[in-house]
Amino acid sequence: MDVNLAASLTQVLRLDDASQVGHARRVVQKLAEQHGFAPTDAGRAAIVATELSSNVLKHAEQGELHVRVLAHGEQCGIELVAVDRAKGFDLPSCLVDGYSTGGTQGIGLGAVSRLAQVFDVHADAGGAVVLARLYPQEHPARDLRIGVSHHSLHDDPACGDTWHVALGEQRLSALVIDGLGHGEEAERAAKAGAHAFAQDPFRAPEQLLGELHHAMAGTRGGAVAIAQYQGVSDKLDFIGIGNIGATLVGGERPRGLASHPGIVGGQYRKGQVFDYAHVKGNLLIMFSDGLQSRWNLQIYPGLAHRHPAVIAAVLHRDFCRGRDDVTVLVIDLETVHG
Ligand SMILES: [Mn+2]
Repeated sequence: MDVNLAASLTQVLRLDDASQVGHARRVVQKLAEQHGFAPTDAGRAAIVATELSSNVLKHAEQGELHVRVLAHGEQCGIELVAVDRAKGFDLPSCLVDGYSTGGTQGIGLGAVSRLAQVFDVHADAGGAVVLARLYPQEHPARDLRIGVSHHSLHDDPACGDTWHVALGEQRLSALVIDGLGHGEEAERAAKAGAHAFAQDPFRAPEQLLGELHHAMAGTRGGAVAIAQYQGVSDKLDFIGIGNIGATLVGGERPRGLASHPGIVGGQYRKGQVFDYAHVKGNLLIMFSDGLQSRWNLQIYPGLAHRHPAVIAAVLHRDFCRGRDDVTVLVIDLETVHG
């Protein structure tokens, strides 16, 4: 059965004062309840939000909690990512129960790792990123090694970037769209394309691109990239128009995937499918131009082996331009093989 991951924006909660811990807890609890979490599951999410936020204040004095709904078809999860830029994150200490307490309510990251179905950490000289994903206890979704950092400029409710991932039997189809500019008109363009894509994400890439072009006509248009991976033949097809970056990481050296210039929904001369063989176990990273393209995962020891949601958060933290919407989609192609 195919699983569709629909776009959901990353909500950023700033943490630089103890009062914001309570705010983070309330936001997360409410979000969980709104997405069908039972009271005990929503309470669990709230505790994790409290702990991650308290830990940021204790260890870094300031940072952010990134909150996103994981919309996997009918099932929902909640993703929390604590992001800071402080040096000297001490994971072993943070995992000890009671470390973050200061004699109050804290129970430490050790408890977070037990309360969340997915827990992962990357820490280096640039700071720390701590991931927790929570699913309802009774119907836990299979966690997918797919991560996204998806932000609108200035946290505007409208976002000109969007994305979609469909996962089927031994195959995957991923889309990133950057509607021209930002704001509501850009969002309209991007959503028109994503809607057309979602009708049948496994059509041939040239055909999909044609259908997105048609669906986005009459809007501002935008940049589009589509990647399709076939697990059986271990081959990735890529087609792109405009400025969506895409890189395969995990081979001898990173491979950049080629796009042609133009505007989907406006004008482009040609779309061309490029195929890339022997990519099993690689990371596929697709990103809008709100992210600088000069990043290199190799400068982060061990990061390529962390959960893709951690990788997306680190790249966003360090390479976001801050003047456009930004999307970083990271897919471990191994997830296709179950
Ligand atoms: Mn852009």
